Amino acid sequence: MNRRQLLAALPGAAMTALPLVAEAQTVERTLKGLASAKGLLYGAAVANWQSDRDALLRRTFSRQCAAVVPEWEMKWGIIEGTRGQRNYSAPDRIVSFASSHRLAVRGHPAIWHRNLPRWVDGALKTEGETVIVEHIRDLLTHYKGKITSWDIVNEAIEPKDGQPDSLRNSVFLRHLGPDYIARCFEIAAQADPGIQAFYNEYGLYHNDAPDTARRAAVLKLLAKLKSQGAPIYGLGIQGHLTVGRPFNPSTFASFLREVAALGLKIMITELDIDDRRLTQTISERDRLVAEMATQFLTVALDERAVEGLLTWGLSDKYSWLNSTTNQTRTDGTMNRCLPYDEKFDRKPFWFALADAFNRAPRR
Ligand code: 9MR
Repeated sequence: MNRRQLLAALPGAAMTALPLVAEAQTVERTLKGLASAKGLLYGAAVANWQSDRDALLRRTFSRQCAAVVPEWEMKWGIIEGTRGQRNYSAPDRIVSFASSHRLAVRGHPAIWHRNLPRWVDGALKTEGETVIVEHIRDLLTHYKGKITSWDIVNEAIEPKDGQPDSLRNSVFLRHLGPDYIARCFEIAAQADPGIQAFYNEYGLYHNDAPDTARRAAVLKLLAKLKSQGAPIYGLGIQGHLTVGRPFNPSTFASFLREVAALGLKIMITELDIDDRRLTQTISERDRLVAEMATQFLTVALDERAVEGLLTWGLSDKYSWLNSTTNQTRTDGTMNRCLPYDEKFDRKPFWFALADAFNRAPRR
């Protein structure tokens, strides 16, 4: 038995990355620490309205996270509500929050069919590609040297829309045609050749018909982008899972392998675990959320192409699944979808994350 195997067999197995057991007991276990011990990145999403009002949230970010992604502020409609009048003050505040807490920033999203300025549809129709060239170029230039990891295109696949190659029937597809996705990556690389450009997508994990169709379509899209020579770095897998929907480890593992075989890296970009279908006690719900986290993370982190993971928030208190306009549970309790509860106490999901980082192979 070597030292690592010996340490792994001890009750304090979580500390295998540290040199001595005695020393390990004095060091706080943090998600960013456990992740980085394996060469992985851990971070979370935040919005200004949350960090502005909550010191506990800020403290948890600075202790637990190595990265942050804006949940809202970097969307096109927020930046350029009026054409030509770009206002980066809201996303700039996320970047300064990041620098005061020593966090890397992920850019999200350059091109997405939601939260678009009203004028975009008409402008795309009359002017075509120039409209996305201006937006991507300005956005990436503004953050040059500050943001290197970007979701360049978000959620461009929707099999239900019935379009060729399962492309989403968005304003981009309608006005620019199917090659707009490859063009977005080219425009981004011209604006800032130093970035890691991701295609980001949801609905890729469950073993049911909608996710199976989306996995196939995303693989086809990625293979096409690679064959066209598009400068894409990786796939962002959002990870909005739901307890009760089927998950098959080998199906998901082979999907990750196929993505990696295309020469792409992978980031889990928006992990949360929706418990709206569960009617059990809170502690049983928390156990089931953690169980699904463990199943998902075991497969995800085992794939060496996966470079990191961000949760879509830290505390249930601020999750989009508990917002006033998106009440996902009908029994008056909060959706227990994130690693921390509303008081910032760690939940079983937190420990599932910690243990998964701990078990992950080193990059
Ligand atoms: O969590 C975000 C929510 O607060 C916003 O209202 C919404 C629309 O901008 O976007 C949510 O985040 C989405 C992300 O940007 C893309 N993937 C799905 C996320 C959840 O809807």
